[in-house]
Amino acid sequence: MDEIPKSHPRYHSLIIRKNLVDAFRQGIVVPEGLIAHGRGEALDYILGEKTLEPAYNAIEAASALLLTSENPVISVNGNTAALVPRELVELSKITNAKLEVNLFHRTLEREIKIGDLLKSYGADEVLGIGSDASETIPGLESKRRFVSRRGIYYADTVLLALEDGDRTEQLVKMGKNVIAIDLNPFSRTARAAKITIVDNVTRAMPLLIEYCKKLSTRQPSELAEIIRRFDNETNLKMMIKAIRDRLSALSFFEVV
Ligand code: PTJ
Repeated sequence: MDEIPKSHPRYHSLIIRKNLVDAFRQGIVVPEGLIAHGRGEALDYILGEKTLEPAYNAIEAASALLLTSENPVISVNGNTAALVPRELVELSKITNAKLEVNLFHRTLEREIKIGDLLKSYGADEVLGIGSDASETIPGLESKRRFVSRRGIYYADTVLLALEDGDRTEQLVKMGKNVIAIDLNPFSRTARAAKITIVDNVTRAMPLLIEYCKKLSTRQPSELAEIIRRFDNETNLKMMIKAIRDRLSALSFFEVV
């Protein structure tokens, strides 16, 4: 493939596309993952491809929740493995969270490839591969229902990204705290989660690492207060307002 010139105004975005296509050719990302990325790109374009204020608030609350959880788990699918493998492993180490592969388009071959990829970035253990995913999330029909007993099944908090809404809703019904990273503030995942970070996973993950490092010296009571102050519905409304304001500012016409 032709090299992407560094001077290209959309260099960063083109590199991300290239990484995803390479991961698709390696069998880590599914074709549907490329379509999902296109939808994400369109939403990110509207955000101005930057982290907006409400997302920073959600990242702070998510970091406090990860640091105070007893059994946090980071759920990994094909797209997140391709986009942020290093960050997934680093965040899991900082927060003592387990890493678990959980795929919508599930095959053993992909599970193994994603597990090996995470291990190549330093993960000690990756759950949810093959017979390890022996437990079932009740009320879910997709193959995402198969989870690890020591991982998502037992977790008090699950961090997930680029997710369809079904599993988030069921995880919430199981009493788990769900932290979602999703560029779509209108999605079922965004609305069902306890904390939704409306941002690109490529920006949100490094910020989560930064905030977890920063907050790790705080007292548990201070972290509990940060979590208590956060309200997902209010935050999503602020996000939608920020998007509306941006569209109004960009529009040639008066938006009513
Ligand atoms: O690897 P698998 O088999 O588990 O499959 C993964 C995909 C992504 C195919 C599967 O989870 C899927 O179909 O997801 P959806 O239902 O298309 O939802 C993806 C959501 O993530 C959409 O709301 C997108 O807008 C959003 N999204 C896409 N790219 C990004 C993103 N959110 C954050 N960062 C992104 N880079």
